[in-house]
Amino acid sequence: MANRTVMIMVGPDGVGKTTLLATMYHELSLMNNSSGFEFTANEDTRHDLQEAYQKLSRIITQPTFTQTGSLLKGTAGIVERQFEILFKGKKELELAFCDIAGGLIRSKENNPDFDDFKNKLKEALVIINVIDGSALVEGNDELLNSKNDPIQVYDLLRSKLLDEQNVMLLFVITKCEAWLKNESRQKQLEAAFEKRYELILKLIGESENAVGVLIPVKTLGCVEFTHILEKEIIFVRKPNLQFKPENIDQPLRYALAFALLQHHQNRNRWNRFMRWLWNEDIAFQKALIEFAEARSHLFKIYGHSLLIDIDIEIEVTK
Ligand SMILES: Nc1nc2c(ncn2[C@@H]2O[C@H](COP(=O)(O)OP(=O)(O)O)[C@@H](O)[C@H]2O)c(=O)[nH]1
Ligand SMILES: [Mg+2]
Repeated sequence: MANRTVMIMVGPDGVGKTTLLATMYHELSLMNNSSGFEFTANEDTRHDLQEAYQKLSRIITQPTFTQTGSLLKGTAGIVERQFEILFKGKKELELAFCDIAGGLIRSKENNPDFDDFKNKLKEALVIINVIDGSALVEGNDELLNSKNDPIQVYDLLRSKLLDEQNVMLLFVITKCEAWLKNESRQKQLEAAFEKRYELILKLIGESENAVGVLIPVKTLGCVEFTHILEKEIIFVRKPNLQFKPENIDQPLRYALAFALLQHHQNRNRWNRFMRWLWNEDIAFQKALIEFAEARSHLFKIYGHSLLIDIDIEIEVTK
């Protein structure tokens, strides 16, 4: 279907995929007031994600923080969260946002869920690899592999990156509150990422159709890494800090700006002509540029960075 865009989150259990989606969804509802675009979730999606967000706010008010395991019960296989993007009240795009059970990325061929997952990956325009930042920086190889499994992620994405379709890869780092405190720690986080994701970054660098963005986020904002005890990573709740997600709108802005641009460029000629006739294109382009301008430029970009340059891309297609 031409007007359906698939986005998919990958990463083992517990990295924070569902938390990310729930906080992003919350941000998204705040974003609606400020652009011509409107994002709506279908009933089930809205219900589940609001429940997840409330649960998160509750967990976080307790004085001692314990990792809860999965935020939403029953993220087995793939859950497709449905959204629609409207522009000036008219539907532009259907968005299927896939949340996966972490175990899935390690399952074997011949598992029907795994086949479904691979098909979704093939179809996806935006892939969000959620990465546990504490294991990334502090973990030894074994812990890194058990929490983030970059090698498995590389194996899964390899054929996708060799494909000729445009694709955006967002590397969203969670649980990295401790490394967002100052510039030198941020550099440390970035260096750890580049070392451990070297293979995949190399592929992105070689591809004409892929762009990667490294986005560290605070989904909780009030919990901080302290140390590693045997194989567990210990976080503490900082009593002086509020539950305050930060940068959470950013992965979504990058993803949506990319999706809307691709969608705009793929309109067929007749559709374009009609839009031109009714002066709809100019308004859309302006809104898209404005929407994209709210992306932060502090993130490191890998690969074909022109793919995210909305101004230039729109100029070319005019
Ligand atoms: N410290 C910290 N904990 C987080 C962050 N994001 C998620 N978590 C915790 O990680 C656990 C697993 O999160 P969940 O979203 O269910 O992971 P999923 O299995 O990848 O969907 C939960 O206890 C979350 O509260 C973060 O940015 N910082
Ligand atoms: Mg989950």
